[in-house]
Amino acid sequence: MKIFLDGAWVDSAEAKISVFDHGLLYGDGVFEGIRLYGGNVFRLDQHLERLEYSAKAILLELPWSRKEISDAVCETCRLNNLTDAYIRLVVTRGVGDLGLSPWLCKKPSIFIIADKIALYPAKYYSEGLEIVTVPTRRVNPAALSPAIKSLNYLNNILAKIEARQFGALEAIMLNDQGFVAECTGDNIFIVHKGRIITPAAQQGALKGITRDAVFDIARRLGIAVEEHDLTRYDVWNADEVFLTGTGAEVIPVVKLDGRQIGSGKPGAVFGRVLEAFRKAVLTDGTRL
Ligand code: PXG
Repeated sequence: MKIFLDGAWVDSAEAKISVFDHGLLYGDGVFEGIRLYGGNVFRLDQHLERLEYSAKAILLELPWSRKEISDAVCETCRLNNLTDAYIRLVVTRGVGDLGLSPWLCKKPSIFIIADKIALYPAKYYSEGLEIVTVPTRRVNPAALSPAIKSLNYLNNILAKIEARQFGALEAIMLNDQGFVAECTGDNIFIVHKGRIITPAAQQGALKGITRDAVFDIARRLGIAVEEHDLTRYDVWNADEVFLTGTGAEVIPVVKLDGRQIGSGKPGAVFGRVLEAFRKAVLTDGTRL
């Protein structure tokens, strides 16, 4: 496997980062998780825009143009003979002295891994996921904005561990006011009386690229989409619930904390959105 690392492609055994890299020492860096579908890098430009926003938010200046990064992503896929893949694009603050100060890091590092995808088993798309609400709250945006896709994922990882302890693969994270923020690695949508509703990013959600794609798909299908504060009460009373994410794509939820949602089966609106999504991933983006 060839990895792109700071301007060149190297074998995975040679793809190494210094122990003095602040990405490792402090989680100081940003990343993107991207999918390649049938030779189409899904919404690559949007991923790179979000990467730029994440970097800007932590005052990390990217020394590469969007075109350079985009070309490196595509070339990494081509060199590895991939047509379907999961792409991990990481930018770290780079090597520096011990101590938090990011200005002691001379230059950021970039690496791109394109690999096979670990998907949720197919049965969850036909039968639906059973998820839980975890006690760990989504970090307050005033402390660290969840809109930044940073290398600091401990908040989500703690929630993921709790989900597993309750026997669930995903979990709702509430914000510190008790509103639904998102899941550990997915955005959440409910369907109520034919309308699709998801929490606004301000409630502590990442502005998911899949979330955005669902907005566009729903509008095209003539389904109303709204960003609204949601509580667990709204989820209990939803007709349907589904999650979106680069890894999960669009996946239905049929139980929360042991309570059945709607009919207890993946709903019709979910089905229409998933069908359109599966088509969109093949054309909406950048061809290799
Ligand atoms: N919320 C969080 C906290 C995420 O990390 C999403 C929502 C969905 O965003 P996108 O842009 O993917 O629709 C994410 C994305 C992984 C993995 O390896 C996690 C994500 C993406 C890709 C892979 O677990 N999270």
